[in-house]
Amino acid sequence: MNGEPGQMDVFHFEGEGLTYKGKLIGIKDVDGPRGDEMCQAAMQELTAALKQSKEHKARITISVSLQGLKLKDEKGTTVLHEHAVPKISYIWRDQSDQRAFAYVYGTPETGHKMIAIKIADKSADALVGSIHQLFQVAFRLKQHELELAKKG
Ligand code: I3P
Repeated sequence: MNGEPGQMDVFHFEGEGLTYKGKLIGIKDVDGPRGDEMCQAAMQELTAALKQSKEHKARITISVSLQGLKLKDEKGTTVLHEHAVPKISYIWRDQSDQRAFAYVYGTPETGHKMIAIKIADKSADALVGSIHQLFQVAFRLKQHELELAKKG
């Protein structure tokens, strides 16, 4: 690709990007930007709290685009949460639930939070794969930008 961003990949993430249906398990403050154990503990607390509350999880639409991750209401009309790629520090797969995953976002200044999601499909694989692909595309675009800036 000679350092050019892959057009095909970029195209997938333009506009609203790729969208998935799921439910919001919850959001929780965490101590740092990454870590399996940290995420597992946070997930356990969130699911325990959910169980105790007996509330239904809110249905959401998740979009993966060049703007980052957006969590919208079920119909996809209202943005509830939005996190740009550079703010996302970790993606965690829940080994005990194929459909669940979480990501950590924030900065050292503002602190970090974990957001846990349960996907409507049988597995969160497709969504997690898309997020990883988005990170690669975003990285390549950044490199491309830097190269152009260097050339003047
Ligand atoms: C529901 C069942 C669903 C679950 C739903 C529960 O309980 O466990 O699998 O949806 O969660 O209410 P029940 O069988 O007693 O009706 P998920 O699999 O998507 O978590 P919800 O109420 O938060 O939607």
